[in-house]
Amino acid sequence: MPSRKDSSSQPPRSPANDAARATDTAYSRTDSGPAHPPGSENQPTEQVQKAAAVAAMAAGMPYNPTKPAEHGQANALNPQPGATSPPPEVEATGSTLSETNLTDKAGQAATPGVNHSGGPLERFRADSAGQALTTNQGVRISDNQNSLKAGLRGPALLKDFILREKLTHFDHERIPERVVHARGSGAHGYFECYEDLSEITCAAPFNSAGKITPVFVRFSTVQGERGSKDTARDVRGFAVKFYTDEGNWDLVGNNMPVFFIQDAMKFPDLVHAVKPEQHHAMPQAASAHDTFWDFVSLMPESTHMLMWQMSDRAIPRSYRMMQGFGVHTFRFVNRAGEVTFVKFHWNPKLGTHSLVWDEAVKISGADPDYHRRDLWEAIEAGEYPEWELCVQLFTEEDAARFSFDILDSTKIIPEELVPLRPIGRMVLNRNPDNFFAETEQVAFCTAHVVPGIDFTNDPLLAGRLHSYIDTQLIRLGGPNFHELPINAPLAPVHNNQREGMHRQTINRGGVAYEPNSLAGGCPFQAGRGGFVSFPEPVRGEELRGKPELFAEHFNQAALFYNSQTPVEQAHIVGGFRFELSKVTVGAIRERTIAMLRNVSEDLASRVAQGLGMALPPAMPRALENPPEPEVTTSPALSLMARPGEGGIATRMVAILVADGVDETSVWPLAETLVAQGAVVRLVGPHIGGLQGSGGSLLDADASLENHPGVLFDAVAVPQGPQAMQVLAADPKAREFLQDQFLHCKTMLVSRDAEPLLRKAGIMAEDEAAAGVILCDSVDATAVQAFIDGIARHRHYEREGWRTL
Ligand code: HDE
Repeated sequence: MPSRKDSSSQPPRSPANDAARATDTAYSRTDSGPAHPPGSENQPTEQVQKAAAVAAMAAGMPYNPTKPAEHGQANALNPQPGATSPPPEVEATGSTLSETNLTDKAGQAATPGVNHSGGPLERFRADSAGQALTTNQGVRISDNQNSLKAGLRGPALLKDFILREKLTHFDHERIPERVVHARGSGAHGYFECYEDLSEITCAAPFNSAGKITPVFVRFSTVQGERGSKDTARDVRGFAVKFYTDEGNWDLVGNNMPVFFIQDAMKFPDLVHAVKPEQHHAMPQAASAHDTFWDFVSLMPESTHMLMWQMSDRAIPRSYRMMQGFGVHTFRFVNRAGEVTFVKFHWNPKLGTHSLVWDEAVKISGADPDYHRRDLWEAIEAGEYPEWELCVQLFTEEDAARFSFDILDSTKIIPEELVPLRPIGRMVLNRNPDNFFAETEQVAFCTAHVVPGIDFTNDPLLAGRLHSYIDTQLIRLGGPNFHELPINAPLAPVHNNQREGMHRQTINRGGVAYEPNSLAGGCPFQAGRGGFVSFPEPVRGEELRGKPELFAEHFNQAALFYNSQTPVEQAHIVGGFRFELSKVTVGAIRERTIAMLRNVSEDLASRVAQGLGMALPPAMPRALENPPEPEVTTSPALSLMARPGEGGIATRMVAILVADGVDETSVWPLAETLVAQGAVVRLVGPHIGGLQGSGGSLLDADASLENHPGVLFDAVAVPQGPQAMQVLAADPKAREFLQDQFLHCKTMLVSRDAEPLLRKAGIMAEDEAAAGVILCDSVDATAVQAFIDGIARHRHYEREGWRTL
């Protein structure tokens, strides 16, 4: 093993000539050994050499040359790089001369200028193939079945450090869950830029066409706890961490473009109101309760967001089929410091699709992990979800003309005013190795921005800039959460922050301050090469209040409602009706409907009717003379506006089978569906072997019990009279078809299955049967009609028709 002593046989280095004077001083100052080791007067020791190098480096900075640049407006707008004084020898900035003594553990000395604690994740991945169990200290464990006892029937012994370590670690496995967005699922992927946007922003991901930036994305629900169901009616988080080459940028958005409140001051109130009620901790993962509606009906600014939340946007079919929005107005800044306002939109390639409420409720029982499973399995199957990133770009002058304030997060900018410009795409192509290490420990923060992206004065955003870091401190246990592998940027980290819980970086050298001359001035401030805040002129009195325009609460709620298709409007009515029916205090229901009267008489009266209530007078408006909105409908606000390019790819299709099924009506159907990317399951009365009428064995991979109809996008009931009799006698098969019918899904049904259909009370041959394909044989024409039907997602024409 090489050691420093071994290298002393090499010829001694001579101190730098220009540092000779400093060397003299250093000779008498070194405290790492005798200044003049006996017999070595003409051969300076390494300590002495190091001292000389330090002195030379310090002398290279006779005063702080950047001090004058700390003052004045011009310098503030044009920050200067920090001064440096390069060390004459690498040892000058080291912690210890012994850093070259290698061991297998200590490894090499730090490479000058490199922080190895960041970078790609592979250094942190562990796999135990072929390995024996060990303790956390790496000691091999002989027996993982029994605690250490004094005799086989004797007491367990305190000195069993293996048992105690195992239990202690287990006892501490949980960390506090996120106060909101606790339930989530994540994936790795990349962002690809379409074109060089440097004229608009110098943000790293956008500075050349084809540039790839790695990302980690976490989708979430807001209200429920970590183990709550996926299909709750709720906002979905859509948080993207870009690991750019200039540092991490987190775009922490939602699947809805607006928010409930306008000022961060109200966020704890909102969250306390929507979370399970204080006294009995109910309901879980639901906003349908008194305190939520009490709060929002006293906060009419939430009306617009309530429209989105009561719409089908709040029950997406899949994370892969929902939009994402940055919500606030941000700034793009180019190298010349010129700014453009920007709103961010993620549009899914598969289109925007949602569940229907009854289906969402039933799925939450059948598969509470519905969205998590869907995301995971799509990625495992190589069906990588993809979104296009679009921006709305506009100037300060544009903003001044709008009938709403762009700092108000309860407002969108209609696409008719500012069109969407696609600037890149994001593909999620890798599942995490470890849920906890990655998805649970990932720490997003709106304040994580890179040069080229800046904030606006949105008062909601201001609170977020504080809150996210603050929450990570408690959740991840201290100020070093940025060192957790999933959070560490790819861009190297160099600063003088030190210590704190769970510190992992081993910083070399004795210096942790700036300015310094004892580390050659490093790390130094980057000047204009670093993040320079947009110099927004600020003027005004210190006060608590809102701009007048923030008082307009209903124009865009009406815009949203009026832009929906009749089916979507009916679902919004249904959303309000259900939620308010769970509110126990009549006055709150009344207050909410009074508020809705300012949005739409149609909406308010239908909700009131659904609750058996008379229409109350409209709620007085905060702004008596609201400004005229620029547009009163915006087709882009309908889910139907984005059917997507998906076809039937990744759609779950059930083929119902039982003993006696005609396999010739199963295999060609299954093959055609699979060839088009659908996920096909043979669903039988039980899993495993079933006998086809032609004598072959079918292997059912799901059962009516473990995969009820709500989990599928479509169902096919093939031929085989005997099998159909078996199914007709099975209440679960009937329920399967009823749910498929009620939820307007595409159904391919052979004539053989008519008895089953009748037993299920489904009218297949009248106008209620849109999307029900009844066929004599499951031939190519029938299969094509089935595929076309599935690609339409649902047949809402059927909605409202009940089974007999
Ligand atoms: Fe959050 N929010 N939020 N939020 N938020 C959190 O940070 C907060 C808001 C959003 O997958 C917390 O790490 C305040 C708007 C997402 O890890 C916390 C305000 C939008 C996620 C927090 C808001 C969001 C969070 C909880 C009002 C859409 C999950 C755990 C001033 C643009 C990120 C955490 C993930 C999480 C605070 C409002 C989106 C407490 C104070 C508006 C997607 O810091």
